[in-house]
Amino acid sequence: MAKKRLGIYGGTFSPPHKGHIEAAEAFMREMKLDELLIIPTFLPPHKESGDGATPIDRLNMCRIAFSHIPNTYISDMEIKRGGKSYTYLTLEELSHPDTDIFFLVGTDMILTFDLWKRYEYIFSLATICYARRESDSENDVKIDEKVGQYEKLGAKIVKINHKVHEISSTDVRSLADARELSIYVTRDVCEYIFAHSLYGTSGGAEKELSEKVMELMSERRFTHTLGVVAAAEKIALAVCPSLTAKARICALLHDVTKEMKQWELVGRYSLSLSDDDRMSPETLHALTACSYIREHFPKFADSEILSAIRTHTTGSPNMGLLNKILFVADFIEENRRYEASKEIREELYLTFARGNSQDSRHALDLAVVSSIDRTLSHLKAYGKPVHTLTHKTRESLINSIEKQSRGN
Ligand code: DGI
Ligand code: FE
Ligand code: FE
Repeated sequence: MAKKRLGIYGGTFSPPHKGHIEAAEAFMREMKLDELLIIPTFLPPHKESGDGATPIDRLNMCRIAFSHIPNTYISDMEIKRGGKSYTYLTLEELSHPDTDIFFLVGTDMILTFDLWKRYEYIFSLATICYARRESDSENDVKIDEKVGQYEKLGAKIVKINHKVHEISSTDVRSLADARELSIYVTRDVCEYIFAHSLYGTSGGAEKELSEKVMELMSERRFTHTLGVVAAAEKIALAVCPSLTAKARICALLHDVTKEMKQWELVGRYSLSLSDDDRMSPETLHALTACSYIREHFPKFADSEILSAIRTHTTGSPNMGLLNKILFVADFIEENRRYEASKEIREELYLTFARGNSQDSRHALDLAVVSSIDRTLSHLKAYGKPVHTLTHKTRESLINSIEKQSRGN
């Protein structure tokens, strides 16, 4: 059987920018990799705090930036290991008789590779891959010389067909303006940077929205809302990183009308309600929120966001990922006081920690069912009617979970 071709791409990734993404794509394509592992390096604490991004932020930004490249995974092995991120240790840990390892190094690094700790051992563990810079012909001669030297020592070195873009993370960090920043990093990463006020950024569309939402509700409801934002982000990063920014916005807005007079809103927006809706007034705020958002926050009234908010209380058969993310985040956010919330949260986060997105999605489906089960027993205890959608959501999920387990 052919050996698995595993690519390793390490770096600080503070932040991961478009140059990194292009390099990763070229690496994958040119070396015909079966799998690519992106490994953010550990940084000593004084360096981390200097630029405002924590190791978790760097991991999260990588999850978001590289999530569109198939078979690409983000590893926290160097951050977890701590200390100096020695490449030979990382490669040694990943080496396996059934795997060929390809290691991507920066153009400049190839010139100084013989200063790396145990570099000859590295040569025995991996094929070294590098790409040329866009405009750097004078370096070419030096690089060729170095490559020749390394090859004499038994190194396997491959130049990949890709022109490296000149983008420096240091320069990117100095841009606090969203429009400028989005030239160098993808929109999703840009949104993460603003949402977490990294690299001296402040304000941004989400912060503005958050201040308005705060005005519309009690402190207690807003605390819950922020809890849902954090949980929704965490879930999105595990199941579908490109949904992270949308998940945060859904969470911020999901209960905007919860403390308003529902029947008044139903009238004002001329909502047509089902009998179930009428029998379950606690579920109305999910419907009125959608109309309220269209009226007051049209910029955020995107159909996926509205759909997730509409289904956040009762659920709906065939919910999309964003719907499930909000549904479960609402249930498990850290300010919830009931025991079931904690249990479901812990179980889910345990699966996320294993880092497999398919398992994480499966765990999310199970979490939706468990949340519904808890709601059902709560409603029963209080003698309240169950909305038909709640029953249907449960049924549809159980069916799809069964189908999946039969498929595997
Ligand atoms: O708005 P939150 O409190 O954050 O949470 P939520 O939107 O899930 O709303 C919870 C309330 O909705 C709680 O009082 C139970 C109620 N609820 C949820 N599903 C149903 C329901 N009420 C009825 N009658 N039927 C349901 O299916
Ligand atoms: Fe709600
Ligand atoms: Fe809520």
